[in-house]
Amino acid sequence: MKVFKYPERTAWSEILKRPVMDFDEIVDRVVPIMESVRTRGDEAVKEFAQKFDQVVLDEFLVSESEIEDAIANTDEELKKAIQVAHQNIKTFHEAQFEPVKLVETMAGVECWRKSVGIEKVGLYIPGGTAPLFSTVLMLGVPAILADCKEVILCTPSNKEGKINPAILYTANLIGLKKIYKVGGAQAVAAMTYGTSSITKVDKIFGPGNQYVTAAKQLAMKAGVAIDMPAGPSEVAVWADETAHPSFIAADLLSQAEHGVDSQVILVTTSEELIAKVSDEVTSQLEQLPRKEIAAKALENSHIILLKDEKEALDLINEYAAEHLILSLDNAEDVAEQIINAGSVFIGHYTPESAGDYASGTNHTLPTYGYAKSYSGVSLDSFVRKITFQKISKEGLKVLGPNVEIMAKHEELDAHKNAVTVRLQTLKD
Ligand code: HSO
Ligand code: ZN
Repeated sequence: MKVFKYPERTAWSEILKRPVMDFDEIVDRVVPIMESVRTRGDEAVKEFAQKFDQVVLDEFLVSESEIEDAIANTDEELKKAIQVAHQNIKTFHEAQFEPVKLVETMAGVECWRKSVGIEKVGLYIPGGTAPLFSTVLMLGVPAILADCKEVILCTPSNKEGKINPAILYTANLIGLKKIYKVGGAQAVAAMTYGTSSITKVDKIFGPGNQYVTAAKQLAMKAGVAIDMPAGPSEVAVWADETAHPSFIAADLLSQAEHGVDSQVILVTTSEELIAKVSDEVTSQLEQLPRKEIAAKALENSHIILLKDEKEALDLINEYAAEHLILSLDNAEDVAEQIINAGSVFIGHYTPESAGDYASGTNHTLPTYGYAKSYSGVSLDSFVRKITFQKISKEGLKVLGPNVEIMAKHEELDAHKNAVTVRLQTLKD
């Protein structure tokens, strides 16, 4: 990790730059995949599965017996842990329901807003070296709570046509019925355009490699919504002299092991902490099975020493981390002043891993500085909020003349008439 000691404010934006993402070349490779799936449907999906994943599939839909096998092959201890996580994630997301509030803005003018689940949603779960069954919970639980009519899940199988049992166990636990063995850009293409076996959806959720990310960008051009723009995962830890160096090192490495392009940042006002954390990072890294990945990620990562709390707060808000850990004595007070972050972890005993898996909050969060303008996935991501209004005759008598005047001044006479013709019938 590169150490910056007391950098000038003018240097911050350069230090805080994320690794560059250049998608153009990948988008060029994904365009023909999208096109083939659009025009040739399932046949094209099968060909790409064979070409990219070396798997020959007759059927994409996971069968009942495959689910049963997966249940039998999932560790009992893991099942219990997933059940605890499920309960917490459900409880937290359930609390996001808002009651419908009828507002009478004027006598006889009633307005309200209602959340309605997006009809068809597609969840993408990556396979490969890190099959993220936790993401099945993070996307599936709010989708089901939001009452989306159709929730489908696509995830790649291995060469033998098998899906990681924990993914299937989790999907089945939360009540997902349609699980398809399709991965990569072709999965996103199938959910975008629909094929004879895979439903076309209205919104696509989930992480993935660069091909999946590029395909999601193309899906948007085809009129399908996506959860949020994707970038490499990241954590910022802000720590003071009360922090435990071993905790901080573990937190930094937990994010670094996600991918070579992950970024981790330590911000501190304590110079002594830097050497202690660096030593801990070195020794803990050695023990990690994914140490090569984590070590590469650490090359894009920084330790930043600042002169006081005010500077640290400004820099943290400027960075807008996906995950922000406050390992500070006064973490709760500081948390109140955070204005840009995906999710905040308060105090020495709140590791990011808790939120990644099981505390209840969602782990699908805005990366790459998008925390300045986007929220993480929540119940809201799976609904549209439709507004309604109902005006009585008496209400229109009072409100109508105001609308007529405004419409006249915008020179939109038809708008004005829509009120006038009604008011004329109410004259007595
Ligand atoms: N930290 C990841 C989520 C995750 N971690 C899944 C472990 N499994 C991105 O927020
Ligand atoms: Zn994680």
